[in-house]
Amino acid sequence: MKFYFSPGACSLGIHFLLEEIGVDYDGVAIHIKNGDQLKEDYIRVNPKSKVPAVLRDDGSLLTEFGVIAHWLAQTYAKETFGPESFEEELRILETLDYIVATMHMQGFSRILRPQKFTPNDADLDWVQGAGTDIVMKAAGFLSKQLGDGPFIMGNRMTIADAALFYTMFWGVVRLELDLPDNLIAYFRRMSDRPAAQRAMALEGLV
Ligand SMILES: N[C@@H](CCC(=O)N[C@@H](CS)C(=O)NCC(=O)O)C(=O)O
Repeated sequence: MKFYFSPGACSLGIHFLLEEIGVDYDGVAIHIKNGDQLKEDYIRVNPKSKVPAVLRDDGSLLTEFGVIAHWLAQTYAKETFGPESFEEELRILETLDYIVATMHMQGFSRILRPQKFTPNDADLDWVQGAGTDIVMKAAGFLSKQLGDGPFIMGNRMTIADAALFYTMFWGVVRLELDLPDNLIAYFRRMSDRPAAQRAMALEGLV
């Protein structure tokens, strides 16, 4: 399979998962800062102009973080990543979707790309503040859910951890937000994992 990512973008979570699972893949860097996602070559692969995307060996493309993560775990690592029941699957997807759709797309997007949310430069600080509020509210819920546990769903790593890993990379490393202690400790633990180290090294982040 071919895996399309941009260094330090949300695709880092999928990169981490691929390395954690240990499946073969060809990584292709699409540099968002250079606008590669809008160039003809990538639009031919993924007309949505977003990463992550995975071109599977049968020639079909998968997009959307949660869908790619779910497909990878179910196809290559069902034993490790579960879920063991339909209810558990729902709870994992509920957590993953909250992290991606709310904390990332509503919160971090406003902090990192405020200009996408207003045409007025005078509003940029306000937009970033609104984004920070969303991130911190989400972090409060996630901190409570994590508690003293090693992973966001408890004792076992799930695809929701792939999402929490990249968002905490932004929160802890890129933005140095005043996040709850257990989320910061979680990020440090996760980033010490060999798979995380490999993913970050492949993206030039360490
Ligand atoms: N809904 C998509 C969102 C992916 C997304 O927003 N990716 C960002 C990087 S974190 C991107 O490709 N941005 C490029 C752009 O907006 O031009 C998903 O879940 O995968």
